[in-house]
Amino acid sequence: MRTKIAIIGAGPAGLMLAHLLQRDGIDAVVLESRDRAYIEGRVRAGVLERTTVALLERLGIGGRMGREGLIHTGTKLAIDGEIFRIDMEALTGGSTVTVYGQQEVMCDLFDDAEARGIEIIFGAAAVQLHDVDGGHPFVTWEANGALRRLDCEFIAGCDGFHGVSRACIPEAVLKTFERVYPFGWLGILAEVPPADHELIYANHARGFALASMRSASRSRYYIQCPVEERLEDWPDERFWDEVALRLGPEAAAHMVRGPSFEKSIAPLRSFVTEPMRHGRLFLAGDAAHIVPPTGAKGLNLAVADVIFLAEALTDFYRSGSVCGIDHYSARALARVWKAERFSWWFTGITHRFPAMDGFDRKMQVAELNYIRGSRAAQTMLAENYVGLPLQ
Ligand code: RFL
Ligand code: PHB
Repeated sequence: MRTKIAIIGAGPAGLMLAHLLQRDGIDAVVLESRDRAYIEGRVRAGVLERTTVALLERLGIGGRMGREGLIHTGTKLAIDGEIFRIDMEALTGGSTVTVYGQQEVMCDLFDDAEARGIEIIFGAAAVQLHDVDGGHPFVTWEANGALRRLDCEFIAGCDGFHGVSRACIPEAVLKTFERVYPFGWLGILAEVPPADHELIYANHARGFALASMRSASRSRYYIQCPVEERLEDWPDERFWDEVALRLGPEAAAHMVRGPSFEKSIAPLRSFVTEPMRHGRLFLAGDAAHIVPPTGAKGLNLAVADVIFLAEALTDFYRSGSVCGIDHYSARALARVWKAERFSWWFTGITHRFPAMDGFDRKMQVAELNYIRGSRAAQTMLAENYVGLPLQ
């Protein structure tokens, strides 16, 4: 088999890239180790920045998102139960975010890929990348006991944090920067109306909590917990009691309890690899960087990467210019680091760290109170939350 771009991974980064290249007439094949049902079943991100929304619309895939997505003009913060609002729309000159789950985004991307004949090979086992810094890169994998081969001109490593692409960049070249947080997020999904029509990020002495949603009848709640916590120690009643305490009485009064149909713990990590290109291999999305979910940047960063990468590849195939390709890593990383900073900062002012003493907590509360009273501080938060412009 032969193609121009071999895309490893059919998550948001890989599939969005496949759609972008297809629109520009550039041949690509997506290799995915799992199946469609598995990818659509993963409960992950919930908030889409304006650039992600605009891309889905530009690709003509925004129909269902436009009908079912919830547009949020503001977000709320709580300090020990006292809630205040950040008016993102007013502070950013009209920008909003859209609440539409990653599962729905993936479903729309897969449906449209099928309709447009985008080639996705599911169940590709033992994927290996070859000759990434030579002139003739190719990818091999196993399917039904046979070894398969795809020759290509470039490889896009969109295979997430645990994929194989990043490891193909020699250790002498690759720099990694990492912060592993001493806690995770315990999250549930329940078929109950949300406590509020907007999200509430809560800093409480007992730890962080977040009230989010997927629709007017489906809620998503998170609480910070130790990473080694066991799910069986968190029956629904215990979860609801804890999240109610942390969100405070005002939010708890409107919280509707109900049986959860999904419950999981996600560890929190900040992670960046540099560079995001080596020879004919490009990294995009979680393969290159991870943010803690505070601020909902992970999926949106993956989308920004592939917008940059598609622009660079399209430029190369149209004009022969390698300028975009050569600049891809620096351009993507400039935006990545800003989102890393925001996610790290937002995590830092809202979570309880094990080593925190009374002074540290007072600093957090003072910072949140400063945000409450300062238009300048609120503007910083709002412009990062709705997503920085693509530059
Ligand atoms: P993905 O979504 O991980 O997709 C990578 C794809 O590559 C496949 N793959 C391989 N395919 C072939 N060969 C291999 N060797 C392969 N290895 C892996 C995988 O099966 C998968 O289909 O990365 P991508 O596309 O970069 O997208 C990134 C986003 O998915 C991610 O940033 C967000 O979901 C992060 N994230 C969240 N982001 C938010 O903005 N808000 C959230 O609330 C939020 N919650 C989460 C999250 C990520 C989580 N992870 C990674 C466990 C909650 C969790 C639990
Ligand atoms: C979610 O709804 O899953 C969600 C929302 C906001 C975040 C993280 C996760 O910052």
